[in-house]
Amino acid sequence: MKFKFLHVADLHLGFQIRGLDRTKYCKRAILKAINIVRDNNLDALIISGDLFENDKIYREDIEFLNETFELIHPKPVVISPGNHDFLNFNCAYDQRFLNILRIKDWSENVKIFKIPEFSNFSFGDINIYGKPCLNRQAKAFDKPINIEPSKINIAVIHASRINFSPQGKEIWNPFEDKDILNSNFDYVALGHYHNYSEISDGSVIKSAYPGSMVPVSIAEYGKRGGLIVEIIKKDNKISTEVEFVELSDFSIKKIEVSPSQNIEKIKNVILSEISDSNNPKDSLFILKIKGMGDLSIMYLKELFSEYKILFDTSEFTKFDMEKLKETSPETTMGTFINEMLKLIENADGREKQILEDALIYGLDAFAGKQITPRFYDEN
Ligand SMILES: [Mn+2]
Repeated sequence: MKFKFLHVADLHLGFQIRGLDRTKYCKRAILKAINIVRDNNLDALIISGDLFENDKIYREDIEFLNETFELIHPKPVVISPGNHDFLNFNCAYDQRFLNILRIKDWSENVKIFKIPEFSNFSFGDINIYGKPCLNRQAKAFDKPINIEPSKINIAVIHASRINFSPQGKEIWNPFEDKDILNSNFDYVALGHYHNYSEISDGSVIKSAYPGSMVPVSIAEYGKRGGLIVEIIKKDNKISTEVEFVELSDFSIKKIEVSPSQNIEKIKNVILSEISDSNNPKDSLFILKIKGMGDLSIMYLKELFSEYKILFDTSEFTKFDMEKLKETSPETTMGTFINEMLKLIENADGREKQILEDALIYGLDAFAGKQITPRFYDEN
């Protein structure tokens, strides 16, 4: 008995990264997933939640997904709703909602878990169990489930592996590793955490998070995709193989520069990172400027305007306050610095930022330099 499928999660279709529209990359990733199912003759596509992003559900996206999922008919596409494609009236899985939008209902091969407790779809020797993610507190495996041990039994849930939760991540349907290891499921297809992790009993992988299909935040570096999972059950013994497949054409790369470096050197660092990238036009570069110096972000923005670059200035200091305090107040410049420092000391937030900028503009003016306006990204 064998079941081989593609397990994906956390596409968050509709979500933008700092105004950057990911839709085309999400659609490409879905198409790749479908092609992988077809080319490798897999048995199913399994989606462990967060396919959509909250209210960012659009007619053309639903239609695209539906037409794409239909391409592998009669092979099933099994969806377990998460906390961002939350199962309620205003969701893409609700037939009434689709009727209002005048969108046809999901193709016959798309199977969505809509019952609050575990229910299952059966395909011959395979049982796929799941339940929508509806509750933050309720434990994912709160009740024992009667399964047929003679079949291959899979569970599909969007849930939090407690003790492994990334900082700041909302807890939904929590579970502990032992809940999965003690369950009778042969594999639990998880979604929610955006990085790969697996739960193994020491010899067999019992469960995994594939990670986000396409990066969802600027912290999601590296390859993004899904898992080809092959489960073979023979004489009641299970063997499982899990293989990662890249699905995202879009990637995030981090570049770190020091503002004290010569501008030519900084330009070269950025250029070499861009040329190292296979598809620089499909990359988002995070340029982290770390340290102290007088670097014009505006200049770099213009220079590399054809690429997507986000400037991380959270650890960028423009000048050494302590050194400035030592300036003699007997010169005009010294008086200016001292007066500005007093104002800066008594200000906060946006006002402080403006005053610090004014100090820099003033110093540039004293030095006869061209004044470049400071630029801020909302980090
Ligand atoms: Mn989630």
